[in-house]
Amino acid sequence: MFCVIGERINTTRKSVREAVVKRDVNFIQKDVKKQQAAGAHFIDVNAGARIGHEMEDMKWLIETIQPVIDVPLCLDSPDPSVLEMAYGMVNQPPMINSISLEKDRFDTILPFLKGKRCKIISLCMDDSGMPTGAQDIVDRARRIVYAFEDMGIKRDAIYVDPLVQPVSTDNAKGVMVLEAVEGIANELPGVHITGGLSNISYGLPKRPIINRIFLCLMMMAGMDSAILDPLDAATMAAIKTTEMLLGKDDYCTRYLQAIRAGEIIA
Ligand code: THG
Repeated sequence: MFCVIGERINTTRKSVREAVVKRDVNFIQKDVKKQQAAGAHFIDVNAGARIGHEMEDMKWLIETIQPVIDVPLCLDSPDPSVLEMAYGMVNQPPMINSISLEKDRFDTILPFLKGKRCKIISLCMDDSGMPTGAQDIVDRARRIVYAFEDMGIKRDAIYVDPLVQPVSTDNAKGVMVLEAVEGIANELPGVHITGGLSNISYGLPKRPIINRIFLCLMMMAGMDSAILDPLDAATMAAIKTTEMLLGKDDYCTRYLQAIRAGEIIA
């Protein structure tokens, strides 16, 4: 089943940043309860926007969120020390978001991950920067998967993020990442493919429609998870509908369930 990672608890969002500054427990708890009710399988927590406060903000957010939800957290930070601290606080196996092939980040986090119960998102980013072609992305994904498998991490625990880049600056970027997802799904069967989608529409008007259509294309190509806003009902409806059309919903059971629950807006 498609894995939805709820993106809303991110201090780059103004309302969340304000709630974090005020230590507004109620605001955060209400939000994550809604994300869970809307179908999020993981709640992403990103406290990166207040420079110099990430550690304490992440700690407060986890303390605040964890008691009121049943789904696990997706710990979102580029800083291995923040991820380690956060990992020590969770009461069920989390997702670690993220590691990359950048040498510093990779070498620091790798020993920590050994033997840990968690899922790992790994960006197709290395010291040479953003990927430049579909094959480049697939090659990076392969390096990630083999490195993890070498240390005994199961392929099923690995979520590769191919890195979505805006079509407004180069209209080949959409096709590039779609072909990359296809390549990863074909050449590394069993690995999960996730990522943030909204970069695709950066710099263009009416972003939600672009993001939503792109999500369906990415699912067609083999993406089986995404970091998105689960409170966007049209997006959640698109996911259920696309899964059904791709033959991943036996007897259309989950689609029909969603219809009965009033969740599909036509
Ligand atoms: N890959 C991985 N992790 C990620 C990303 C990714 N984590 C962070 C980000 N990208 C995904 N999360 C968000 C969270 C919130 C928003 C976008 C992505 C968001 N953006 C508003 C917008 O686009 O309009 C602007 C913020 C605001 O509200 O002010 O809400 O790619 N592995």
